[in-house]
Amino acid sequence: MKIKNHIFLAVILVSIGLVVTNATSSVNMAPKTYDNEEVVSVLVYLKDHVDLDSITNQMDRQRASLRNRHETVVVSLQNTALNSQPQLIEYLTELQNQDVVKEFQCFWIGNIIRVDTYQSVVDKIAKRDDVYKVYPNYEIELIAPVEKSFEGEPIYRNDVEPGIEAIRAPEVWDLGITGEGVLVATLDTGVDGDHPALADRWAGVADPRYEGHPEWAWYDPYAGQNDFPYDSGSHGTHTMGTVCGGAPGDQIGVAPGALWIAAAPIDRGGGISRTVSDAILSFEWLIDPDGDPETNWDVPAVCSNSWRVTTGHGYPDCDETFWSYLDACEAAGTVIIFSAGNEGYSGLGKPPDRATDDYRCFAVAAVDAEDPDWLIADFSSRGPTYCTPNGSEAIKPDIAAPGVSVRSSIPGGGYSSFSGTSMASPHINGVVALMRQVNANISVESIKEIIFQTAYDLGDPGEDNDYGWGMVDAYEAVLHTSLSPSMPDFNGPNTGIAGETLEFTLVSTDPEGDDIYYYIEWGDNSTSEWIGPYLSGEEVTVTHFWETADTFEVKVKAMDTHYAESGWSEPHIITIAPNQRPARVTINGPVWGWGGTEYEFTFTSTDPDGHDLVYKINWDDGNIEEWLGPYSSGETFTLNHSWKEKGGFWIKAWAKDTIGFESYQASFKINILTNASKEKTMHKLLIEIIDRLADRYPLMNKILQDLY
Ligand SMILES: [Ca+2]
Ligand SMILES: [Ca+2]
Ligand SMILES: [Ca+2]
Ligand SMILES: [Ca+2]
Repeated sequence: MKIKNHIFLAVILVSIGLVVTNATSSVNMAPKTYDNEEVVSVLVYLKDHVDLDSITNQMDRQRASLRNRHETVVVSLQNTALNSQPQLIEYLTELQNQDVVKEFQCFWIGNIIRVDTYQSVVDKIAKRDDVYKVYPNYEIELIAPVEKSFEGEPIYRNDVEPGIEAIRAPEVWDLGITGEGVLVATLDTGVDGDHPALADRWAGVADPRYEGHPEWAWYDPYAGQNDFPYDSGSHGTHTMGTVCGGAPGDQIGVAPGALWIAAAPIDRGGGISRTVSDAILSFEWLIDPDGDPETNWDVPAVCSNSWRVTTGHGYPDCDETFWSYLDACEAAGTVIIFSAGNEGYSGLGKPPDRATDDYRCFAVAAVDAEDPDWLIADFSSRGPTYCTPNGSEAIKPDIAAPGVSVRSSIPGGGYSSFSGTSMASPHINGVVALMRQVNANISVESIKEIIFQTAYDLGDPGEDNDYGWGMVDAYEAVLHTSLSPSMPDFNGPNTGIAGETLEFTLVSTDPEGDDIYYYIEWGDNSTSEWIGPYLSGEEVTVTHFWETADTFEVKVKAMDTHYAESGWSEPHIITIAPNQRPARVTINGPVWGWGGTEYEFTFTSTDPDGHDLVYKINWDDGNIEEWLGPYSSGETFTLNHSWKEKGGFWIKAWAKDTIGFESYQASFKINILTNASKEKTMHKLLIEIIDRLADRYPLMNKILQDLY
């Protein structure tokens, strides 16, 4: 109690010193105050956070591409951090000026700030309204192989590894699918970028888009040497070899056509010296290596993690420290895989113990591929787990892959056999790469579901706590990965008029008969968004109008229910002409008459574009006919009208086409010679005479018009 008060007072004094003078005298008090305290490193998780599941659900509804998902997730994470961290940063900066906070570091992949300070200050931070939780900045370590053999290994065996054979990867290669065009990643100890099995497929050299930016393909949070990949141990080169190692070396990798990138946060200082914040930095790199949220060519399809943390590192059961960053990566499109751990029946590592739903965290067990029964390895961490939303029991791990005596690349150009679940998860990484070559957009959840459903069941029937769903089967997984619908056929007019609604048809077929959605770019910066679902092969009619006259390129793509997208259709060129005004209305009818008598008038207009027309007539006596019709262009129609008062009346008429373009005003004058009450009885004979004269002599007409 006494100590607490003491510290509280000191913090106040320090703060006052800052506010009043910004001078140094009060700063000197700080070290004295915290003499008896150790500096601790903690991760402060702020309350404000991005609801990633809700973004994913919304994106599912919109049939969003991975590129869209990636951008939305990254921008949301960055904005949330940007908007909610400033107050805490201000507070920490003040304390840092007083030397009470030694260092702090802000992240955005989770709304997190790492703070190195005294425990009593941590306690104060934890009580802030904007803070959700404070975690220790724990240590992390790789899952050390239980067995390594460097002895007597020939340089090249020129043969396919038994584990690669067991998961049926060569049968997938025979389909022409090797992971080509897919980017894979690992977070490990690093990778020997010169190893012949891997060198030519490091994205930093293999893809010209990386020119001048090796740091987009290799991230070293420990030493900051981001120009060329290297391995501080041998573990990372070995695991990457299993993912995608290949010619001219041995056939050690599952996806030898894939390009790779890597981050090296694990075991860099020798032993367990690195901390969670290095892993966060690595995930923050991984989710957008080029730092441009609008691009996702730089974002790996998959990342395997052959490391975990255990209670031995101080982590409590079901520790959530990593969950938010892993969810962020997956919401942005990257499948995250973890090795289950090498603790056998002592349980699973963290985060592989997480079972908040059927898919997270994706944990991999190790089997012996050379054992005829594919027996589970003794060391492979077993389930169940209780890290479920309500604490009930759930089966773990999720899937099994070869992890005993796995031969793969090691730094210096050689090969060696390691055993451990570290060796199993890279096999799954490679399988995901093969699947993403078949369907580049397939969702993270669909990938996991297909891997589960196509696995070869081992052990107890069905999902079990040794093997999960069983041994991964690359061939079946690839066959069950949905093929894209065909490029849509798009048909319709090649000419049109501005504002006119035009009809088009489109159709695509899906190899598996899946329902299809369509996305149309109309060439005028407008898109249809995803429309559907429609049956495979069903002809769909769509309409569009262009507001301005120009030439436009229309493109369409199709997507099935598994997010397998077709390419864009060939551009459909359409030339839009300006809309033309209907002609001035021609009005015909008598030029004079008597009040109260109905007279017949005809109206005609033509539209140069042949549009149908509607008409507005103003009789000049307070009566207006609003938009009669539609009539065909050039069609004449008749209306009757009578006037009550005597006088000259200007009949006015307008025609309007279907697009809403109006003619100029037309007018026609009629003279009414008498009020309605006097008509008929008084002047019946006179009417008849004048009428006939006016018909016969145009001059009479003129005279009558001038009179009124
Ligand atoms: Ca990017
Ligand atoms: Ca089973
Ligand atoms: Ca399909
Ligand atoms: Ca027109």
